[in-house]
Amino acid sequence: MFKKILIANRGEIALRIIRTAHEMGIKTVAVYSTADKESLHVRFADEAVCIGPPTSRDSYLNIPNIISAAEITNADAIHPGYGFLSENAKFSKICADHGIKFIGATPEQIEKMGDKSMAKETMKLAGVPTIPGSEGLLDNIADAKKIAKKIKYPVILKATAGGGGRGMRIVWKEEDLETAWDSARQEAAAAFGNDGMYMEKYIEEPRHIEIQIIGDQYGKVVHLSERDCSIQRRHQKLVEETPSPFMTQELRDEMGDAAVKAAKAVNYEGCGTIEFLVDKHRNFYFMEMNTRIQVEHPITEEVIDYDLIREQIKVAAGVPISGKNYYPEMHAIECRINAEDIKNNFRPSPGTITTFHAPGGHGVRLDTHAYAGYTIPPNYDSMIAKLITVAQTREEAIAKMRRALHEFVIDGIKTTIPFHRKLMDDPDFNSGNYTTKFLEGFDFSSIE
Ligand code: MV4
Repeated sequence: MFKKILIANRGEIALRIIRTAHEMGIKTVAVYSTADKESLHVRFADEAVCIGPPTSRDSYLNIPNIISAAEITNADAIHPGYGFLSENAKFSKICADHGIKFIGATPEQIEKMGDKSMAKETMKLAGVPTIPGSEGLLDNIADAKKIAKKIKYPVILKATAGGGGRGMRIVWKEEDLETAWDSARQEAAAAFGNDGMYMEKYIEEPRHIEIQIIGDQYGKVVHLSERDCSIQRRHQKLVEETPSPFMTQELRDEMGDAAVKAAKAVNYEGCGTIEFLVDKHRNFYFMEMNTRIQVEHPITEEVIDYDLIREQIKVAAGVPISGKNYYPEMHAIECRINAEDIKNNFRPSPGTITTFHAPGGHGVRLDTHAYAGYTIPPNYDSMIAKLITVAQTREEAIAKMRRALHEFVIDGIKTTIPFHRKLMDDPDFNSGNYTTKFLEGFDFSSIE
């Protein structure tokens, strides 16, 4: 087992990783920017190294400084968390070259899954269902026209270097195709330096349901069932739950098998997620693979009583996994608490937290690095806490969430708490009747 892990991240996920490492008897090294000197991950790690100024590219994305920090502290592994360097093939490679175990995917896997068209073709070959569309990249506008005619409108153009919705255009009829083609390519070239595009049939009101998987170094891969992430706004998830209210045991088994097949197709080792789009007839299609631990991993941990970070560290150290899939025995919901002003188009609201009263009680988990007196820097992601409730049934988990949100007091900054309070009373949310379109029709203005 590792003796010392450096955590190349900040915020709640750095703290989350430190907690499990300490439970496992592993020493921890925090790295921090000058903006995060007072952060809890710095306080609770065994050692801490400053890696640069506030700007991410000079600190949490600064590969030479992070590798130097690992070398001077003698860390034998690096956990990248999510975001930052977690899906950076170059960083994964540099860690390996320095004899430091990267707790994440290999450079090859990151590269293959980071290219969305290549990832899709890999999955299609492996027998994982994919959305009808172009075979690989589109050659030119004439090619795009021909394929759209074949699969019929509406279609969607996607940037192969994209993901998270950037470089994407929905096209409803042929006369709009050329404009969409030109603007999507321009956007992709500017954002990613890669204007490669592919096309798919547009699925109109899908659900976003993902399957958690874990693989070991000996070729074994199992799944840990699903998370429904359909409640999102502008590709930012706000609420996740498991089990999905749309799931059946038959669909879970089929999607679980497909996810395991997908992971095996790339010899996957570690924690990963296969994202699927699910249409109203419960057809499901591969969308993307995330080669990292995800923000929403705690809901899976709660419903199957399984520490994903612990198991992720174990498989990285060469420990084999048990050969069985895991199924939810409880219901869990996560609300992302962001320092954002919901009345002002979710504008970031950094600043000093004056009052912080955390909810508690049975079935309530709060993953956060925030506290009274903490100043949220303006340089990073605005998520400051994840409130998770777990209960026997969905109704009870919602009731607990409503109660926990009622107790939760954060003063000094604006947060998404009022939005979540309103959502917990929404009839469609309560009946489980929602798709990725749900928040497009949500009335944010009437929130108090
Ligand atoms: C789609 C789609 C409909 N049809 N592909 C959005 C981000 C990127 N990962 C893929 N996305 C979508 N791809 C086809 N063929 C709808 C979306 C989509 C979406 C997917 C998941 C969660 C939220 C979403 C919001 C808007 C669009």
